[in-house]
Amino acid sequence: MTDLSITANAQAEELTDGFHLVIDALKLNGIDTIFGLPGIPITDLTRKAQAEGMRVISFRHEQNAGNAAAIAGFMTQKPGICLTVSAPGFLNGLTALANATTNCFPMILISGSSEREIVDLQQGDYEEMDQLAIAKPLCKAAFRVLHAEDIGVGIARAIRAAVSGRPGGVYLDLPAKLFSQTLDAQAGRRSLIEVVDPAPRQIPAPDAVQRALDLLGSAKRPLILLGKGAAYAQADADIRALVEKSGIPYLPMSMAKGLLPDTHEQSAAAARSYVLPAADVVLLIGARLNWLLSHGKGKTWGGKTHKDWGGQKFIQVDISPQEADSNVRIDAPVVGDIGSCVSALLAGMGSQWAKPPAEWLSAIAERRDKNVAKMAETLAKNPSPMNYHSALNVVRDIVKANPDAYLVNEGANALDFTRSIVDMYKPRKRLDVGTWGIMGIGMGFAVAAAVVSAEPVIAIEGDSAFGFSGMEVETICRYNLPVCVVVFNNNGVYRGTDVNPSGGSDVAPTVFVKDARYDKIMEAFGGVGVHATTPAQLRQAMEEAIRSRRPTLINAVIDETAGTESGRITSLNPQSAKKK
Ligand code: OXT
Ligand code: ADP
Ligand code: MG
Repeated sequence: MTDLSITANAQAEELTDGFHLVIDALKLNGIDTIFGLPGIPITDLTRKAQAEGMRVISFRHEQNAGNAAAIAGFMTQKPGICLTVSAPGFLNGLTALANATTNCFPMILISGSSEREIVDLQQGDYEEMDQLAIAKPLCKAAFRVLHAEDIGVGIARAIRAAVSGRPGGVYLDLPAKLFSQTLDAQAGRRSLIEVVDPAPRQIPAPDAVQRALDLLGSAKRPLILLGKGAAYAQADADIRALVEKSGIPYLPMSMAKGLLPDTHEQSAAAARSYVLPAADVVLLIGARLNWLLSHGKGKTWGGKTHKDWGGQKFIQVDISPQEADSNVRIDAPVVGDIGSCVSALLAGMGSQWAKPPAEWLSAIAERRDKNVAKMAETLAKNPSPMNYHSALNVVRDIVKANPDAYLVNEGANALDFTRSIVDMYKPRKRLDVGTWGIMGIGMGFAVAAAVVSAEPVIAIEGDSAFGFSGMEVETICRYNLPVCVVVFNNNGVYRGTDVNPSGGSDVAPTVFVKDARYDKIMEAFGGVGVHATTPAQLRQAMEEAIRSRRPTLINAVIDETAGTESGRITSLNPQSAKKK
C-alpha cells in the first residue's frame, strides 16, 4: 500500500455520510426494524441498514410495508418505520400513513425524493413530485432534511411528533442528494439526538379527576367503554383494577378486546345493544365517539331519531384536549395520558367505592346470558357447506388454546362475526381494520406482528380483503414467519350470489371466480396450503400450523349465501330513491 492510499483510507474512516447518519440516528433511538421496499434512491440505505444490524423487512408493495410499520407502532409505542422510494413508492405508502394517523398509531414514513431544484422548477426529474406538500394534510407532521448535519434533528423531531400527545403518522422527506453528503465522523456523531422522554406523561388536573369521580359515583347505570387508545397505553393492570374495583360493566371496542379477558364477568359485550341506550353515565377510556359509536347519539343510545341525544352523561379520558365535545357534550373531560388518568381515578376512588346497583348488573347479566346461550346454540350446528359460525367456532377454540397468538382480522362478515365470536384473552392481540374499516391491512399487520413478537399469528381474512395484500404471502414465506392465514372464501364481497342485473356476460361487481383455490398461492412459495371444506379439516390445519410455525394458508370454503350486505353496517349503504 502506498502512503497516499493510507492517507485516503484514514480520511474515509474519519468521515460519515447521509446513509450512515440516518441509520445511526434510528439505532440511537432504539429503532431496530425497517419495513420497506428498495429502489432509487434508498436501495443502499436498506443494504447498509442490514449491514449495521437492523432488521430490514422487504415487502412487495409499499402499502403493506406501511401497514406493518403502523401496527408495529401500536404494539410497541415506538414509531414503526416505513421506507419507500420517491413519487409512486411514496404514494403507495401514503395510504398507510394516513390510516395510521386516523387510528392514532405512531409511524414514520421515510421516503427518498428527487432533486429539489428540479422538482421545484417542475423540470421533469425522475419520479418528480413535491412529496412534502402532498403528505402534510394526511399526517400529524411532515419534515424535510436537506443537509446531512440536520439528519439527527430530523429523526428526533419525527420520533417526538409520532409518539407524543395523540400518536400518529409522520412524514420524513429525504432527497437523494442527502445520502452521499459527507461529514466529519465526530461532528456527525455530535449531530445526533437521543430523544429524552419522547412521550412525556400528561398528568390530569385533580379537579377534572374529582369531577369525573363525582359523576361516576352518582350513576345508577354506569358503563365503561374501552377503546384502542386504552390498549395502546399499556396501562393494563391499572385499567383492570379500575374496572374491577368499580364493579362497573364494560364494553371493549374491537381492538380493546382482551384488555381484560372477553370472558370476564363484567364484560357487557354480549349485551351491547341493551347497555348503550340504558346506561346513564358512560366512562370513555381511549375511545372516540365517532361512527363506530354512532356519534354518541341516535337510536343506538336511546335517542328518538338518529340525531337525538339519548340523555347519557359522558366522562372522557383522552390525551387530546380537543376530542371532548366533538359529537355530544362531555360532562367530565379528563385530559392526560391514560396511565396517569386511570391511576388518578383509582386513587380517588379510595377503598369505600360503592358497586353499581344490583338491578343494573342483573339486567345486563340476563341479556348477556340469553345472547351467549343463543350464540352457543348456533355455534354447535354443523351445516354443510360450512358457514361463518361453524368455521369461527374452530377459530374460537384455537385462540383460546393459544392466547398469546395474534389475531389479524379484515373483511365484512369475516370481520364482524370474528369480532363477536372469537374471545380474546390478552391485551393488544386483536389487530383489525380500525377507524376507517379499511381493507388491505391483513398481510402487513400479520408480518409485523410476527416480526415484532415472534408469536404465532392467525389472520382471518375475507376473500376480498385478502386480495388487497395477498402477494405478501411471498414475504411471509421468505422470512419463514409463523403466520396462518385463513381465507374465508365465499366467492365474493359480502356474498357470492349476486347476478348481473342486465343479463350480460360480465359477472356482478361483488362476485369473484367461484371455488378459487387461495391455498395454491401459499404453495407457490413453499408454504403449506390447505383446502378445508369442513370444521374438522379447518381445525386440523390450524392446529398443525400453530404447532409447526410454518407459513400456512387455509382456503376455508364458506357458504356463499351466508353473509349479509356490508356485515353489521348494512345501514350505512345509501339507498337509491328510484326503484329500478
Ligand atoms: O346486542 P346485540 O343483540 O346487537 O348483539 C351484538 C352483541 O351483543 C353480540 N355479541 C355476542 N353475543 C354472544 N356472545 C358474545 N361473546 C358476543 N359478543 C357480542 O353480537 C352482536 C354484535 O356485536 P358487536 O359486533 O359488538 O356489535 P355491533 O352492533 O356490530 O357494533 C357496532 C360496530 C359499528 C362497533 C361494529 O359493527 C364494528 O366495529 N364494525 C366495523 C365494521 C367495519 O369496519 N367493516 C369493514 C368495512 S365494510 C366495507 O367497507 C368493505 N369494503 C369496502 C372497502 C373498504 N372497506 N376498504 C377499501 C380500501 N376498499 C373497499 C370491502 C371491499 S368490506 C369489503 C370486503 C368484504 O368482502 P370479504 O370477502 O372480505 O368479506 P365477507 O363479507 O366475509 O365476504
Ligand atoms: P376505538 O376505535 O377503539 O374506539 P379510537 O381510535 O376512536 O378508539 O380512540 C382512541 C383514542 O385514544 C384517541 O382519541 C386518542 O387520542 C386516545 N389515546 C391514544 N393513546 C392515548 C394515551 N396514551 N393516553 C390517552 N389517550 C390516548
Ligand atoms: Mg367474501
